[in-house]
Amino acid sequence: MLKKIEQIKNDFYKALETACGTQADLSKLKADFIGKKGAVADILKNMKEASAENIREIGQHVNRLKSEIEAVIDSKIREAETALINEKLKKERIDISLRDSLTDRGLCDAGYHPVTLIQREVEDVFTSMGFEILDGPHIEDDYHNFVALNIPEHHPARDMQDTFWFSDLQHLLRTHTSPIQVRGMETHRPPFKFVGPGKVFRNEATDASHEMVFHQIEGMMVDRNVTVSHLIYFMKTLLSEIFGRTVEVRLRPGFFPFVEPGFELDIKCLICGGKGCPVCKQQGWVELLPCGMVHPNVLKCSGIDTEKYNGFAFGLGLDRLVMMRYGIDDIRHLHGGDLRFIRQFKAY
Ligand code: FA5
Repeated sequence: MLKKIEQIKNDFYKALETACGTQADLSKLKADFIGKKGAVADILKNMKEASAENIREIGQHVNRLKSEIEAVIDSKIREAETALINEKLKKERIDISLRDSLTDRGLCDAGYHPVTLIQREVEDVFTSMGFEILDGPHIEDDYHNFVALNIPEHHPARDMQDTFWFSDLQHLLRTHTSPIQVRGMETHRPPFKFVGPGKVFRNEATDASHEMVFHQIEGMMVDRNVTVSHLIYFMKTLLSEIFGRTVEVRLRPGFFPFVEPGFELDIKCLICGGKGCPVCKQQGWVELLPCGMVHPNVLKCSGIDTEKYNGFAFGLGLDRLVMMRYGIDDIRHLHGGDLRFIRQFKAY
C-alpha cells in the first residue's frame, strides 16, 4: 500500500509536468488525484486490506500526500491567476504620454474654463489687497446656510433661494457662498478679511441669466470702524481691475437678512449697452454683486464682540461677471459642454 502511495505521488508530479498550466487544467488534475473519485480516495477505500498495525502509518502517508498535492496545485492556480491579471494589466496600461500625443495630432486643445479664469483673476485682486482665500463644503447644514446668517427656521427669506434639500431635511446643497462667511468667522478672530469662491445650487428655472448650478465668490472684512466707504472702495477696485476700464454701476437698497444696510450693486448691461435684452430682462442693468454691512446678529452668532468690531460682506455672481466681461448673451453656454464654445477661451 505504501508503494502504491509512492506511485501516486510520482504519477502526480509527472502529470503536473505535462499539464498546460491553465486554471481549468490544474483543477482537473486536483480532482483526478485528491477529488472524491480520485486516486487518493481509492486508497482510502482499500484501507481495509491493510493490517491493523499498518493502518495508522498508511493514514499518515495518505494525509501527507493529500496536503502536498493540494498545496502544490493551489500555488500553481495562484500563479496562473496572477499571470492572467498581469497579461490583462499589460493590455490596459495607462499611457501617460497620451495627452501630449493627442495634442501633437491636434486632437486635444485643453484650456481653462472661463469661470476658472475669472475666479483666479478675482482671487488675485483680493489677495493683492491682503484677503485670504477660504473654501467650504458643497453639502451644507441648515445652520451654516441659514440659521447663522440670521435666517431662522420658518423665516420668509428662506424662500428667496429655492433649496435642494437632502431627505433628512437638515442638509442641503449650499444655495450661496455665504456659509463660507460663517465658517471663516468660526476659525478666525478679528481683524480678518477673506474671500471664498465656489459652486452654488438652486432649484430654479433657467433662462439667459439664471442657471441651477452657478458660481459665486463671497467676501468678508471684519475690523474696527469698517464703513460703507470701505465696501465701495473694494468693489470699485475689483471692477476696474477686472474690466480694465470704468464700467457703469449703480448701488440701490437690497434686502438680505445677514446685512444691514444691504445693497444691490448692478452693472450696466454690457451685452446691450443698457438698451434692454434677455440677459438684463430688458432693464438695462444686471444684478451682479449684492453686499452690505454685516448684521450684528451674524457677528454675535459667531462670538464676535459687536461693541468693538463690525464689517462688510458681498456675494459676487461669477458666471454673470464672465458674461459681462466676454459679451456672452446666455449663461447656459457656459456649462452646456460645447467644446467649440470653451475652446474660444484657451488663449486667455
Ligand atoms: C446671495 O446669494 C447672497 N448670499 C449674496 C450676499 C452676500 C449678499 C453677502 C450680501 C452679503 P443673490 O441670491 O442675489 O444673493 O445672489 C448673488 C449673485 O449671484 C447675484 O447678484 C447674481 O450675480 C448671482 N446669481 C444669483 N442667482 C443666480 C442664478 N440662478 N444663475 C446665475 N447667477 C445667479
